[in-house]
Amino acid sequence: MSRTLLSGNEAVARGAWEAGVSVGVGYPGTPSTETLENLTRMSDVHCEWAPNEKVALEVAAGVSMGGARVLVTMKHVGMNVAADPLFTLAYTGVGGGIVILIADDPGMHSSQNEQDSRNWGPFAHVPVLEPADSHEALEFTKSAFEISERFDVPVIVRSTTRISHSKGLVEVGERVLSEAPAPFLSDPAKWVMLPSNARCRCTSLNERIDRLAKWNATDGPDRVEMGSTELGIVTSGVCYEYVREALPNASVYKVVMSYPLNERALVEFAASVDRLAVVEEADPYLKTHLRAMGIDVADVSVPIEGELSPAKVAAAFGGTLPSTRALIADLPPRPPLMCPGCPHRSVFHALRKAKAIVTGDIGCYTLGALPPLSAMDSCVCMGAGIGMAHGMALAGQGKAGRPIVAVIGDSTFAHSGITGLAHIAYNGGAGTVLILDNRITAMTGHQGNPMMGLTLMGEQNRQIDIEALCASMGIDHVRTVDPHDLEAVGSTIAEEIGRDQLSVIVFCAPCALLIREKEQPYAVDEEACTACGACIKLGCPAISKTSTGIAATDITVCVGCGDCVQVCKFDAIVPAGEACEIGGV
Ligand SMILES: Cc1ncc(C[n+]2csc(CCOP(=O)(O)OP(=O)(O)O)c2C)c(N)n1
Repeated sequence: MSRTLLSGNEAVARGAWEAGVSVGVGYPGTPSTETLENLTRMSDVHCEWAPNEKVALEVAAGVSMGGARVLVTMKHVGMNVAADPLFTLAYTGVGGGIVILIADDPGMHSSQNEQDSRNWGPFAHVPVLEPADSHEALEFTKSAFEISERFDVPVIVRSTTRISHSKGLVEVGERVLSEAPAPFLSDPAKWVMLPSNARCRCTSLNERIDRLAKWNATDGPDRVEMGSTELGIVTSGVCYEYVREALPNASVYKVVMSYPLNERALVEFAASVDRLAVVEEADPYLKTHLRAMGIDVADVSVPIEGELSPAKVAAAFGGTLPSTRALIADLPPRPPLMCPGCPHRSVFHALRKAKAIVTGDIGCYTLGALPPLSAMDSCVCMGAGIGMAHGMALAGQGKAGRPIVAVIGDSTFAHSGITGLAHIAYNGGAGTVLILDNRITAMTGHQGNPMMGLTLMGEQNRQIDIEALCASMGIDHVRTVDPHDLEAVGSTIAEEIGRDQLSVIVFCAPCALLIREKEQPYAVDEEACTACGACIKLGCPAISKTSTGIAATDITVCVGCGDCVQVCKFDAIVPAGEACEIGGV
C-alpha cells in the first residue's frame, strides 16, 4: 500500500485496475473523459473509445458475457444514449462485473443540461454508489465490481464534476490477478431476452435487488456520524464534504448506496434527531425517497439549481462561510472562443452571410453561436441538428428565403449524426448538411474517433470515408472543401443551399491545435487598414480593434491560418515581418 494524490477520475481508473478489470470502454464527455485515458496507461487492460455510449455499453455487455470485468465511462447525458441496453442488462445480469462510471455536471460547467444520474437506480433497478472524494472513488469502484458479480447486476458509480476533477489523497493497492475466463457456455434463459425469458429475469431482478437491499442494511457502505441531535442531515457524494464544512456540529447520515436505499437505517437516523434535513445537488432524490418512506424532512431552502458549495449550504441553514465567488471575481473573464486558426470559423462566417437557419450540434463548433459569428439557431443534444433541420423543413420553414442548414462535427456525426442523415435520405428530405471534419474529437481534449481511425490504444485503424458513406445513402451531392479557402467555402455553401435536393459538404482541415508548427503570423499594415471591421467579424482572438478603430493582430496568438487575409479587401493584413518593415505592429 502506498499513498498518492489522484483525481476522482484517476481514482476510478485505479480502482477498476486493482479490481482486475480487463476492458475499459466509453465515449468522451466532460467530466468523465480522463478516466479511460488513465486506465489505458495501466498494464494488462485493453481500452476503447466507442462511437457513442450505447455501443460502449453493448461492448461491455459482451465482455461481461465472456466472463471478464469491464469498466464503462460516460458523462451524464451519455446514459440517455446508453439507456436501452442498460435496462435490459439489469434483467440479464452479468458474467464478469460491469461497472458504469457516470459523471454528472451540476452547474453545467460543460454540459447542455443538468441531470441527476441517481435516478437511473430506481428507474433501471441498478445499484448506484456515490463516492464523496478520490479515496472513495477508488474504494467504491472496487466494491462495485464485487457487488456487480455477487448480485448479478451492472453497478453505477455516480461522480460529479467536483469529485472527478479534484485531487485527493488515495491509498493505492495491488491488482487482483483474475484467471482467464472459462470458455463461454450458452445460457439463453439468462442472455436471450425473449419475452418468456425476460419475464423470469424480471422476477429474478426484483429478487436480486431485494437481496442487495438486505445486504445494504447489514453490511452496506452507508455511514452515520453522530454529533448534536438537534439537527440531522442526510446527504451523499460531494455534498457530504460541504455539510461537514458548513455544519460541523450536525449529525450526518452519509448515503453511499443511493439505490437501493438502506431504509431501516435512515428511519432510525431520522428518529434519533430533532430535525432532519437533506443536502443534495440537482434533483430532490433523497428528499423525495425519504418523504415517501414517511420521514419528516424539514423544508430548507438549499438551492435546487447549479452546484452547491460550503457557503451555499451554510447560508441555507442561516450561517455564513466565505464564498469562493470573491476569489473568482478577481480573475479576468475568459469567455469560450474558437481558437486562432480554428477551421470551423470560416464556415460560420459564411453561414452568417448566407442568412441560413442553422440547426447546430455539440462540439467546439457550437461556439459559432456566439458573437460576432452568431450563426447557430439551435443546439440540443449530440446528433440533433440533422433531424432538426429536416423537422424545420417539414414545418414549412426554409421556403421564405432563409435556407436550412445542419452543422455537425466529425465525432458527433459518428456518434449519432449518421442515423439522422439516413432519416433525411430515406424520407426524401432536402436541405444541406455540413460536416465539420477537423480530424479529431476536439472539444473533450482530442480523442480519436471512427472518422479518423486513431484508437485509444494508439493504433491507426480504418477511417470512415464520409463521401462514400453519404453516396451509399443515395445522396447525390457530396463535396469536400478546405475550410481555409474562404472563397470555396462561400461559393460551395451558396451553390448547395440553392439546390432543392439533399446535399452534404464536408469541410475538412485539422483542428488548429493538432498543428504543431505555427505558420508565419500576420500583422496589420496600419497605412492600408481602413477600419472597415471585416476581419473583426471573424471573431479570431488574435485580432482586435485599436482605439482608433483600425485592426491589430497579436502575433504571439496568431497561427498564420490566413483566414483574415482573405476577408480583407484592402490587403492590409500582411506577414508579420513585412508589417514591421513598413512600420506596422
Ligand atoms: C451524449 C453525449 N456524449 C458526450 C458529450 C460530450 N461531447 C460534446 S461534443 C463532443 C464531441 C465533439 O467532437 P466533434 O463533433 O468532432 O466536434 P469538435 O469539438 O471536434 O469540433 C462530445 C464528446 C455530450 N455532450 N453528449
